[in-house]
Amino acid sequence: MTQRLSFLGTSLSYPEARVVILGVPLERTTSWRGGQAQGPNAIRSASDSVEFFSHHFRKDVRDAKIADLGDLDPYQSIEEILSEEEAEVERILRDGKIPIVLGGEHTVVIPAVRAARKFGPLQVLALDAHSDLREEYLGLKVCHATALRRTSEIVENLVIVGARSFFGPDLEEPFFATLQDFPEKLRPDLSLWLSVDLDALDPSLCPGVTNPEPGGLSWMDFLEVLQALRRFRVIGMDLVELAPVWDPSGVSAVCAAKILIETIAALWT
Ligand SMILES: [Mn+2]
Repeated sequence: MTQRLSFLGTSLSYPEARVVILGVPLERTTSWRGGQAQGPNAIRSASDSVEFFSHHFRKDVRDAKIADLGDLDPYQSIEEILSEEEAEVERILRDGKIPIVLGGEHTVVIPAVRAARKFGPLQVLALDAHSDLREEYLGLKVCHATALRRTSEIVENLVIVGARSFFGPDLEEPFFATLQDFPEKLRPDLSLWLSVDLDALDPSLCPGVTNPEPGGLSWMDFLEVLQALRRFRVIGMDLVELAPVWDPSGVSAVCAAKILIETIAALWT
């Protein structure tokens, strides 16, 4: 009997699942240091060390019926990977399930929200240390540094929390919110896609990212974001930019696994 590496060791099949994990180990437009291609499997591995039960939200995430589809083939062109991801996220949503995309670089948010937008007006809450709002970067329109600019062009409302790294003009953009005021900037009438760039967290908590930035969210801050999101209709999420090679302690991957557990517990269990 062999056991495939999966999130929380799940062996549920797709038809049985309500929450569906899809790995997209995309690492093509990295500007400083890479390592995000190892993200999805590092999260699956680290999930072995955490409990199914969220004591914060008093839920057992096995009740959410999680399936893990594995990873998309990273040995294709970036266009093929992104269009395959879009088709998969669309299929998961059409089947009435919750997609969770594991990056990979933040670029993977773009096809995910493009798929989700096909089902109606949409808003995105992004947790990110960086604004990711460049019009283009190093000649590329679709990359990690433009991910939230492209997202803003697809959805009806974008709100960014945790940003503390700006290139200048982006500071004037209307998308930024604080931990205190972000719920008022979200619209109760719109479905919501949650995009979590791990560098939103403080690097003392989660150093294994490609572009760490001091002064980030604490773990309790993150749980408070989830608590506030329980009032909204959250239809899916991505969790991106884990680069386990930069964290020999492994705590960043555990942190990522725990983010999934708490999010599933708070929103989908
Ligand atoms: Mn980002």
